[in-house]
Parts: sequence; C-alpha cells; structure tokens
Amino acid sequence: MTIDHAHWADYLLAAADAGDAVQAITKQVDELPIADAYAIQAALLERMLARGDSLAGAKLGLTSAAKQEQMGVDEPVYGWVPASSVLQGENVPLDELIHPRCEPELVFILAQDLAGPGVTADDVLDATDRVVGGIEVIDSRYEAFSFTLPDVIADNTSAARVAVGSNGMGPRDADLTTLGCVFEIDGEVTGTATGAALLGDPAACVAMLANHLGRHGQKLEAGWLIMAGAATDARPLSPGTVATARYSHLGSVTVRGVG
Ligand code: OOG
Ligand code: MG
Repeated sequence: MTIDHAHWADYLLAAADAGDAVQAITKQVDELPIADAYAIQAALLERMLARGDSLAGAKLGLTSAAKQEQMGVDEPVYGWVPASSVLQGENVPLDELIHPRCEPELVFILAQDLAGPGVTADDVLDATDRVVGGIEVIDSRYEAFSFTLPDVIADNTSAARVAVGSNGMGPRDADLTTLGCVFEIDGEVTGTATGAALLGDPAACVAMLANHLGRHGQKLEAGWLIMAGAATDARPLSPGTVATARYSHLGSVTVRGVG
C-alpha cells in the first residue's frame, strides 16, 4: 500500500489548526514504515514554511527511559522546531492546543553548522555556543495522546511550544552528564534527573540527530536551538498550572497555562 504523504500532512495540520485530536494514522493504514512517517513529517514542515513560518531548530524525543516508558515507545525520534512555537514569556495560551503536556529540556544553541555522518558528542560541544534550560510543551494531535513510533514521527514528534531560558552556560562550563534538573508542577517536585538520563549524554543525542539528518542530506544550522529530549516524564499543562524546571548551572525556566 502506498502512503499518501501530502494527505496525512494535511490531516495532521488540520487537527492542529482546529485544536481537535484525530485518530492515529496506524489505525487507518495497514502499515506505516518509518521512512514514510518521516516523509509525512517533512510534508508537514513544508506546509508550515509555505504559510510563513520559519525553522528555529530541531528536536529529539524519547531519549530517556522516563519518556519511553511513559509513551510506550522505545526508540528516539527526531523533529522540527518552527519559529512560531518558540514562546515569548511564561504564558502558554491553551485555547490553541489540544491536550498539552510540559517537560524539561536541555537546549543547545548552535554557533556552527553540524552535518552528519560521523558527528560525535565532542563535535557537538565544539559547535555549541550555549547550553540553556528549557521547557517543551508537547501536544499530540492524536486522540488520548496515544500513538505508535511511526505515528509520533509523522506528527513532528508532538512538537507544539517551547520556552527557552535566558541563562545558560558554555558547552564545556560543566559536565552535561551530571547536570541536574528538578521539575516542579505548582511547587511539587514531579521529577528529577541528570543529563545522563538522555541516552547517557545529551551531546551524544544531538550528535545522533545530526547524523540522522545527514542521512537525509540535511544538517543542523548555526543559530538553531536543539532540544535533546525530556529527562523526566511529561505532565499535563492545564489552566493555572505553573511548571518550573530548575537546573544546576542554567538557572530556571517557568511556563504557566493560561485560558
Ligand atoms: C513525543 C515527544 C517526545 C521528548 O522530549 O521526549 C519529546 C511525546 O511524548 O508525545 O518531545
Ligand atoms: Mg520534548
């Protein structure tokens, strides 16, 4: 069965625009190969760019045991960060989203391009200007926030919004594997982790992303922000919810659900 990439990209974009969850693609086709899932993701990005968005960066997802267990998917995924998804300030308007969740993110701000194959964690540190703390607001376009690996890839890995902290550090100012994060919802600690929760090393995650893109003739670009993936599980972001990620060396980042 041939997968109609344009059709499924339109389907997911319409769900996001309407703020209504839709049935997972894998419930409607016999098989959704990973290559087709990334092709749908690419078609989705193409549509966002065609209507005036631009690319602010790229992301990894499902790079920690906490996230893989929460979502029942045991492989990392790669997606795009549209400029329109980058939050200005702490407030997250919820009427634009379906069933948002929030999660802490280590964010790499690149000073140089990174083109795979062969990119190493050391190359990532060399190419990085700053590492900053962040919070990603994810929002699956699928019913019940439930999906298989190819579904979540097609849906641009649930990317929705991201808050990027203003503090940060040089990439070698502290060891990223022992860098700590405390994630709090309304003042209660819901998760704690160190950078090593991300496949052993957050910089190695970014290297994997650069190498993945290299296989598609693409690269990470200077100036982009790259999310390495959440180190704790994600929590619902409801009206009035205040989520704070406190990091060693990076300061803290807060988002608040509004609406
Ligand atoms: C998929 C997106 C995962 C992360 O940081 O692990 C992700 C999802 O959980 O909906 O962004
Ligand atoms: Mg994430």
